[in-house]
Amino acid sequence: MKDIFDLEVLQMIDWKAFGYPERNGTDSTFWLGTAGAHTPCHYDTYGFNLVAQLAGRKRWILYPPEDTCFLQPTRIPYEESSVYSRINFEKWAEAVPDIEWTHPHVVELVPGDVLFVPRHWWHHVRNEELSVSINTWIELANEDHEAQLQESLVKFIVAHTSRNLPTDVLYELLNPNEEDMADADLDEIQNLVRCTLKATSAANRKNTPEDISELPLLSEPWILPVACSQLPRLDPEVKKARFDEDHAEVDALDVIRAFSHPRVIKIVSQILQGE
Ligand SMILES: O=C(O)CCC(=O)C(=O)O
Repeated sequence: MKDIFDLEVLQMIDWKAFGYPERNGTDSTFWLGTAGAHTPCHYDTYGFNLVAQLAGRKRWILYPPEDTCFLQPTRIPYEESSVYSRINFEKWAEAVPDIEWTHPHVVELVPGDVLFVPRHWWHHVRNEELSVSINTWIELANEDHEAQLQESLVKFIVAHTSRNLPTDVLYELLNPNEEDMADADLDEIQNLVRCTLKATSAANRKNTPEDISELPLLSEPWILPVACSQLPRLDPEVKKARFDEDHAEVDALDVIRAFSHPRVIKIVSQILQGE
């Protein structure tokens, strides 16, 4: 918001009711979209999220972090701090995807609602009609160190590999807002890895995880939990056919996808920390 609105508007945004009086439009993002516009299923690697619906209706499908292995995480297209699902939710159009073993929590936001998205919860978001919302991502200083190290490692792999890729492959590798990764300064990224590694090791030595159950907003009586939806299970034959269809060939992107997979990056970060 800070890039498009002036101070007077930025100061009208106020997250005080949720225990964050110091936050305003400067720390917020503005989302405007027509009916049907959607954000692919992903989770944010840092902190947690508060989303205020200002106009129109928006459907959120949320999945807890325990569902991660069923949602096929990938870093392609690469975008800093977003882990996408390989599952194409648009295949199901308006329906809630029928993905075996998952626990979808579906909620339709209407003006006046504020959604709390806990750390590492997956979300797919679709506008039911012309919609305006504002959100703020709130860092968790202690918890985010590890995520910053892992982000720097993914950036390292993507920046190095993208140097030698033809434009059409690069187009698939990078999210449009990360197009300059192919020309990124490699020394700077190396330094980022060094700094985040140092900070993570120092944070781990202190070992003081934040207790997010103590967040001010979670104790308010007007909180309504979003219940888990029951879904039919996928036919195993259909599931196998879809897997075969998705994994028919291996190309350069598949190799980069494997090297930047969150499970691999986690192991690399542990090895770098001497574990
Ligand atoms: O509203 C949207 O389309 C996406 C919002 C989102 O992904 C987020 O707030 O983390």
